[in-house]
Amino acid sequence: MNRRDFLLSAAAGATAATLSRFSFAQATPTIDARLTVHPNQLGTALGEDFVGLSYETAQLAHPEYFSSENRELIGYVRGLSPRGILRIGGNTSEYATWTPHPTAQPPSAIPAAVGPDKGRKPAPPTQTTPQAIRNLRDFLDATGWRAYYGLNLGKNTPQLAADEAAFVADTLGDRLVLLQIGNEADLFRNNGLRPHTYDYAAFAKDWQQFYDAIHARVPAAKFAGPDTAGTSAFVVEFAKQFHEQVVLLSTHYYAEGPPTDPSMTIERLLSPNPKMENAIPAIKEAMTLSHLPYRLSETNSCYSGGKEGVSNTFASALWAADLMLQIASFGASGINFHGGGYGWYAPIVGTIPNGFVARPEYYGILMISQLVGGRLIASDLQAPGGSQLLKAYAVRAANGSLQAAIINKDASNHARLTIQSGASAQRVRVQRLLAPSLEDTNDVTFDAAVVGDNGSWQGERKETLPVRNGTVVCEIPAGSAALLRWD
Ligand code: BDP
Repeated sequence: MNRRDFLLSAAAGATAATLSRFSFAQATPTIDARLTVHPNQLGTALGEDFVGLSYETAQLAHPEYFSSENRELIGYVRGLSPRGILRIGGNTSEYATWTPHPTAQPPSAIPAAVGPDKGRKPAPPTQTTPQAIRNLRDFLDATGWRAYYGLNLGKNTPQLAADEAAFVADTLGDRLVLLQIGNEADLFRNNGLRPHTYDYAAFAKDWQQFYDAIHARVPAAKFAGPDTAGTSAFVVEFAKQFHEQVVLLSTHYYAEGPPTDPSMTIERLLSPNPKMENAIPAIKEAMTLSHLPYRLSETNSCYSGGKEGVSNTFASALWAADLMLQIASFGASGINFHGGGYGWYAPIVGTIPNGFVARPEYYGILMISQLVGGRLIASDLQAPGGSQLLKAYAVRAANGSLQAAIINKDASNHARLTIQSGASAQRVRVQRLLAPSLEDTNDVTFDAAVVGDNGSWQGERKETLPVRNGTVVCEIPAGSAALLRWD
């Protein structure tokens, strides 16, 4: 049976409400794996604001985009999480000017929707007006989310940054979590914003100057940083130097890029990524020596705006789901997926006149969002040949019940997972993240339901598996994921 037939037969079995909807044909290549959960070994808490999105500052140049008028976008954002973090920043933050007294703008200066900046040339200058910030406050109130607000460091003065920060802090009130100063300053030496000699010491001098001016105007404001592109020495140095001025460490991560790289494929996106693995020690070191939490404040699958056929496919949903729990496993407190406009990797795309839709990646985030409020617990996964494409994470929910996320990133092997949990529950609820193929861009479902208008999603909640002698066997088709809850 090929994958498509398998999924069709699986769907046909969906009426058997109390049975697993999957049973593998003998001929299907299937990996037998075992997961042992250690419920008493607690790991990172998945705090209520774990889930986040990130948008370009240039989007504020269209003051209605983040406003109470944009009901559709509000629905999609709230649908992802009741209390996430909206991070405003990106490359365009260095070209956005605080404009307290705007004059009328030509319509061409007001972009309908701003996608991820491709970073190939300086972004067009934009204006950030008081109206945009007031509307942002309404948007945050309507979504239940809070903001991280990025200030221009590249082309700005400390004084103007302080003026903007004062207005933002005053207007957003408790919807503002913190400010950041500069986006990816570790790249300033290459992108024309500073001379080629610009290094950590030069950045630290800039940062201190801006911080001093802002802190003098808004003493209560909180800060994060360094918000760098890479997890270079910058984050460790920054943690050492500024641990008393910031409440959080932040860096960015793009799994792949640029999109013109022919080796940037679905297969590679789903394979273990040395870039992330190499970043973890520096992040952990920075956290340890500063005693500060860390957040992946901007991420996605492929820099320079993403890659069509990879970033906008179902594969990105599996990638995103795995990344969220991978970074939580080493202690990260949250994650912001960059997007906006019609960017290839954007989880939500659209404009006010055309409406909005959820891309496949949205579904991966939605799945992991169901775990928010819980706490990771230790588990051991044994897969034959040490397969690195099958991933499993266990979580203790706030009400004490056990949950698990299983992600099978293998395009050709199904997985049969035997889970030994020690939980006393008699059955396990299963919610599956599925699409006809990893390349699919349109037919993703989570728990047999699509994300509909205004971000509405209502899982079917039909599939359960029996627990026998504390053990449950769950089959995860190739290129799919499942969320399990013992109840
Ligand atoms: C990041 C930038 C963001 C870009 C993104 C990209 O902060 O503004 O949109 O890369 O290149 O480095 O897609």
